[in-house]
Amino acid sequence: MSDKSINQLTAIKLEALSDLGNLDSIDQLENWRVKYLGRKGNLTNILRGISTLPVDDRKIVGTEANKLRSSLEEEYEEALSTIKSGQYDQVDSIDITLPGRKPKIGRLHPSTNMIREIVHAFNEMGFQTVEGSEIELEKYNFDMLNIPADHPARDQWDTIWLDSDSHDDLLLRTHTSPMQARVMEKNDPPVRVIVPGKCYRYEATDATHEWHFNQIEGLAVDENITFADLKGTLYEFVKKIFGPSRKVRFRCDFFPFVEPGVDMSIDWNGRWIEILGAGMVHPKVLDAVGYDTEKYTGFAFGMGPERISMLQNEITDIRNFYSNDLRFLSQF
Ligand code: FA5
Repeated sequence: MSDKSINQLTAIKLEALSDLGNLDSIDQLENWRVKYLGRKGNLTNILRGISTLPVDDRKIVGTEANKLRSSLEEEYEEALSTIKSGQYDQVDSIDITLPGRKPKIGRLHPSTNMIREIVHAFNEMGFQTVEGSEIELEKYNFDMLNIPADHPARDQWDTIWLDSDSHDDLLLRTHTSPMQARVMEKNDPPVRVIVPGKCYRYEATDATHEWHFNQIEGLAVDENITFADLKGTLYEFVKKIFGPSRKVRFRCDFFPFVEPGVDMSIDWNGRWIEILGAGMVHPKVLDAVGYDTEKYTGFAFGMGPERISMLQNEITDIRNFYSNDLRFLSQF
């Protein structure tokens, strides 16, 4: 009786090992496991039937059947890891028969391109580039620019305030103008800087307004600087960016940190489009950084490069700049 069972076990072993040699997927291996080690498999049947064997045979068949089960379990584990590592190899391997493909090359963001072009134009006129922090103190964003706490002009720059345990006066700068005070605090006149950077405002977006956008600030302070210098510099800038025949218009405008204040528009297909705010630096701003207001005067301006890029490239919605759509971004 035990001979019959031992022969059955040998047959199971031979068949199992032969089947195993032909497997190459995890699904096939799982079927193999069910067939040879599963609850309804031949081997399990033999193990279950042991109690029906004559007492002398039980020990012999039981030992052999358990040995076979252990060895098939080992074979299973080994086959599983071989198949898995084979799959990883396939993922990692290089298919040398694939035709070559052109690698995708990155490009500068349209805002960066515009900023560089504008900054370059001012560098050529002797302005030095400086950058400031996007997180700013209330003092620099407002107070030192002659915008006290209760001044209605603060409403123009609806502010994103930051939570901080150590400061209750941190905000995301609403314009690049705080760099006027920071630059003058650190440097004696003459000063001539151009300051590109990101700004944030808590405001609804539309085709010409984003809640985060770039600005480029300009500041020149020296003896004998007049409004004519401001106009001459901005005319020259327009010539460099928009060509020599573009018409320019200045109108009165109000910013608490300049006096007088203006905005500048350019002619765009018969329409006047405002591109920047500007003016003569307010004596209170010069005073706040310790400059002698009898001796020094200056001008400042602030413009939005995205708006200028919109004009140059006929872009109809400013929100395209930050929506991360490559179909838009790769055009400029
Ligand atoms: C200012 O921010 C002043 N700091 C500019 C200034 C500097 C005046 C120095 C005088 C002296 P204003 O809010 O107008 O001003 O913004 C200046 C420019 O930033 C605008 O002409 C526009 O081009 C751009 N800008 C303003 N708000 C947005 C916005 N929400 N989205 C996109 N661009 C904007």
